[in-house]
Amino acid sequence: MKQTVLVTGATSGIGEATARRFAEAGYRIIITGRRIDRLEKFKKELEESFKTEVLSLCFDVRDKAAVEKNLAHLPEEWSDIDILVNNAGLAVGLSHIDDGDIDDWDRMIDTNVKGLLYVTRAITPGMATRNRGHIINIASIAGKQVYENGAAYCASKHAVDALSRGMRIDLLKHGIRVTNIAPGLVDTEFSLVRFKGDEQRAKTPYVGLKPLVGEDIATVIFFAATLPEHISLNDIVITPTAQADAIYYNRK
Ligand code: NDP
Ligand code: 8X3
Repeated sequence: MKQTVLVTGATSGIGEATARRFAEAGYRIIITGRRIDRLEKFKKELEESFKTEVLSLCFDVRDKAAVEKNLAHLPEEWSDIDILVNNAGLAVGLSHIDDGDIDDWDRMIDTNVKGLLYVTRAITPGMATRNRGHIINIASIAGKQVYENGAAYCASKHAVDALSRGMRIDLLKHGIRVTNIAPGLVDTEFSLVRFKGDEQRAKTPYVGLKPLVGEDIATVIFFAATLPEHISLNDIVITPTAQADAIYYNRK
């Protein structure tokens, strides 16, 4: 039986590249996101290009009832998830704490922390019963360090980092691997979302250096997921070569 991978936030960026990487290797894929048009188009592309089975599920990870409805009662042939990639997430806004928009903070915490928890709660009982599985959480370099104007986003990603460590302890007895991935600068729609559609501002993080792209992160995720089962890559920080950490960049 081919393995099944669930990738949240597969309508763009890291999630889309990850779903494509697994589909190319013959895995059965469940893709999720809120943009139905993109999901349907992507499902068709994966089915036609890679002749693999794809299930697309359109829901908002912040909606507890929708997560439960879509994931806790999957069709039987899709219910055994081998690999969960908790990728759906975002940054919104960039401002000092005394000037921050509370709605932006709610969106980040509800998506990056609570959404990830809802999805994990729906999928892990099956993994625990089968005593196998791999959870791959997309955290961030912002979950390792804090930078100016980014306190709320960094807090949400520090929470993901903590959740990865906690999951690894709680699921240890079930033989479930938990990999925390902490990327630096990746050129996706992330920046466009952070700057609320301002295309000019969205380009600024990538000026003067070669950023990572979604496919780079997908390569690392696929590597971690396909290691022999007794090997667990627990925590991976990935930056472009032109980035030392969350603060220092080498821009030409
Ligand atoms: P993109 O904006 O390109 O992709 C984000 C994905 O998340 C989209 O598929 C989007 O789908 C989905 N998503 C966002 N909010 C929700 C929601 N409420 N419910 C369901 N799906 C949602 O950004 P990236 O690919 O860069 O981001 C992926 C992850 O990587 C995020 O967790 C991000 O924090 C993290 N990350 C990104 C970095 C970067 O520099 N790009 C660096 C470090 C970490 P849709 O809009 O269709 O719902
Ligand atoms: C995204 C990377 O540096 O913008 O998580 O926080 S950063």
